[in-house]
Amino acid sequence: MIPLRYGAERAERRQDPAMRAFRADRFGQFVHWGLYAIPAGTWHGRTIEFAAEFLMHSAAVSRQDWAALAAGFTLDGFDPVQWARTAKRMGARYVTVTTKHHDGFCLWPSAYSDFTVAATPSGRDVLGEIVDAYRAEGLAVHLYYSVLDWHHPDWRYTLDSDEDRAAFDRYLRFATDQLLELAERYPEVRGFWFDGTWDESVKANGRWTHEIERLLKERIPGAIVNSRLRADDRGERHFDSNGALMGDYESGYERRLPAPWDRSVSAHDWEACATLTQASWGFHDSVWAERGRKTAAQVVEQLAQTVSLGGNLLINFGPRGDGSLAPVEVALADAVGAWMAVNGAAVHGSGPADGWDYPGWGFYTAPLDQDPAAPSALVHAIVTRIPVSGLLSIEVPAGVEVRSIRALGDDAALPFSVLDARAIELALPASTGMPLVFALETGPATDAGGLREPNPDVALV
Ligand code: JFZ
Repeated sequence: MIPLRYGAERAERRQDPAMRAFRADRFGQFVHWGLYAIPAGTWHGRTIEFAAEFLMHSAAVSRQDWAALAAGFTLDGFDPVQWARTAKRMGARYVTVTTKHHDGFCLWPSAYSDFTVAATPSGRDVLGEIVDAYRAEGLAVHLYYSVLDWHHPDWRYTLDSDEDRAAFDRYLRFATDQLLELAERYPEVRGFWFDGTWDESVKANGRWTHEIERLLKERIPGAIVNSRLRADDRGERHFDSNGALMGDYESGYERRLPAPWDRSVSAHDWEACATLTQASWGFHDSVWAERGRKTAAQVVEQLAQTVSLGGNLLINFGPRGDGSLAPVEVALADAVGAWMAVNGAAVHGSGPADGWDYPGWGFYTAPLDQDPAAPSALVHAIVTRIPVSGLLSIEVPAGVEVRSIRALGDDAALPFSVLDARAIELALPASTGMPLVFALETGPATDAGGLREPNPDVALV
């Protein structure tokens, strides 16, 4: 063990009520909204095929020109209640919203910056309205905060001189002030989602990442903080130099998921985040962004894979410059929501199904904290790839038997055939274009399964 002062806080996962609630939620909405939604990927007629929230950087816009966008932040179509209701209909149980992205613009009237909503025509506390609207719908709120800041004069990427170190210390003081300000203004939030922490300057300040996590948790007991904040004494990120997770859950999966068979990830809490567009988090008004836009079936498939591996999925929405949601994203939310309304039990409050190996045709999930030795247990089979035969073969773990199968949303027991002690087969209904979910009622096997196959090369183990 390498001795560390700023390494992981604990070896085990958190089991307090806030963390258990976060884990059971499984599905959250990410919202990236800021000035970048106004140019939406195009600067002076040039469309840049890269994330819209990076436009200031990728089109080399000066601080001053970028700051002038604030005059156009008019909130003409901004309806946070509609945002919150859309997220709720989709089946999301929490939202993570950008308070300040890399461009430094603050969605709340921060006392520590002049580049905030206070300097826009409405002067409204946009963040406060968002927090209230989502809370009113019963969703938990997490605040995204970028440490990287292209606006602040004291931000540094590297610390090459005493001057750099002094400037960056001032910067960290500013970030601390802002974060404590957020905790004070919005004490009802459940957590903080840090970003923009990958530069050498931050990695050399593991002590600050450790301290800010402590301070936020002191102000908001139970606050949940992602691993992306953290660096240890040696600049190791997410996992410390001894391999232990820092922060409360791993937030390294971005626009990718662990392999479906990689059960090792469920040893700790994690959350993946994904764009709906090709690769832009902020609203990008272009053919490029639309080309890769995800369908509801793809989102549900990612969600199923995530839950089967013990993670949460944060799916991103990029409201437009006027604050309105793009109709295509509302339609997506409703299509996912229609599926969740029937099949949500396989997601909310669910996690990996112990003993049930990745089946290839989809994913298994099971209620969290279910006793696997209970006389009756539930397993959800989420079918994302219907075999061309129309027959689903289900490999049953040793010592377990499937007692009944029904489709979620339908009480009728479905007939299935028992192939042997370890395999059953189910005839599938025609595809609806969305994943099918079956609830398997299982229990300890009562029957050894007839004659044993004498050839060990054939026998199932
Ligand atoms: C960051 C931001 O730069 C981006 O604008 C967005 O907010 C996203 C959620 O986070 O982008 C990243 C961060 C981490 C990785 C890739 C892009 N990563 O770990 O692969």
